Amino acid sequence: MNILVVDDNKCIRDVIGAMVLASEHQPIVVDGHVAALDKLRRLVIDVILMDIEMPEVDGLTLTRMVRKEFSQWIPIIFLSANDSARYLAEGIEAGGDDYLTKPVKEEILNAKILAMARIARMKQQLDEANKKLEMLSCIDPLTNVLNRRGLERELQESWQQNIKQRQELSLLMLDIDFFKAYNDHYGHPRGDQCLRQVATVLTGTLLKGEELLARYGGEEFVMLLPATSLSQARSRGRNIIAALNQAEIVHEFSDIAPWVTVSIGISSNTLGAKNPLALIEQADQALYQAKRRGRMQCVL
Ligand code: GH3
Ligand code: MG
Ligand code: MG
Ligand code: MG
Ligand code: MG
Repeated sequence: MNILVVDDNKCIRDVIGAMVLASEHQPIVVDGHVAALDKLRRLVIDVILMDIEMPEVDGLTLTRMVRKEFSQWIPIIFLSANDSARYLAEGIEAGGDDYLTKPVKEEILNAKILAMARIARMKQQLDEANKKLEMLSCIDPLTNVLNRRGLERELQESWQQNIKQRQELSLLMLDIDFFKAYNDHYGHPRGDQCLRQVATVLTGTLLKGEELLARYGGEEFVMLLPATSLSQARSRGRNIIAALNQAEIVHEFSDIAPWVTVSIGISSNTLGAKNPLALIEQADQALYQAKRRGRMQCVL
């Protein structure tokens, strides 16, 4: 483990550094806040051993600085010659985790380092598990594309980005035609399979890295197209209809074609939508028109 030792007193630095080394950890020894912050920015530090009384910036202030700058928790153990309860309390309040009085015994120091590192590892595992869960919570398990929550998150971001860069942002709302009939005749499991196939075809029509597809609801998908004009979006919609015609996912009970088709509503931030929600609403209204006009078509 990399142990950062911060102390303005060279003798103490040397003694503590030697103890850390004897415990088979790597001491990184510095004399104050400038060097400490520099090491923290450039190296992976597992535990910080922090002096309290130092000129310029003391250990309590440096602890607050560390907690403010680094989001990852690094255990901080204070090492102070002063064994006052007030120092200890202030140290913990400043964001420290433990407090040892100098001179310190090597066994105790090493045991404290191990205990802190163990908690840090658990916290890291928890953070990673949380991150994974958060990612999973944005994915639709049936089709593996983003779900509605994922879409809303991404849309919020794209909206800000496109406003900032004064770019057009287009959105397609797609709904499978006569899908109830598909389910009724082929059964739900094949309906699920069909949704997967449609998602695959739609994903295949994505062009740029920032474009995305989401399953918005049952048999409804949303495609988000940043930096795409309305007329470009319309031609993308037509390409999607063509791609599904080519895929020929058999649907003998559709009134419009012997395979699965979609209707598409298109909206864009240039059409006056004031926020991401309005963008979705406009696409939804356009989709309704596409259905009314006979399905398997795009409407702006
Ligand atoms: P329209 O052309 O007007 O869109 O007609 P439709 O039949 O597609 O529309 P409707 O809203 O009446 O039916 C949608 C169907 O989608 C009904 C529902 O059973 C089915 N569905 C929704 N979610 C799923 C799913 O996860 N799996 C399967 N297999 N079917 C689903
Ligand atoms: Mg000191
Ligand atoms: Mg629907
Ligand atoms: Mg419907
Ligand atoms: Mg439908």
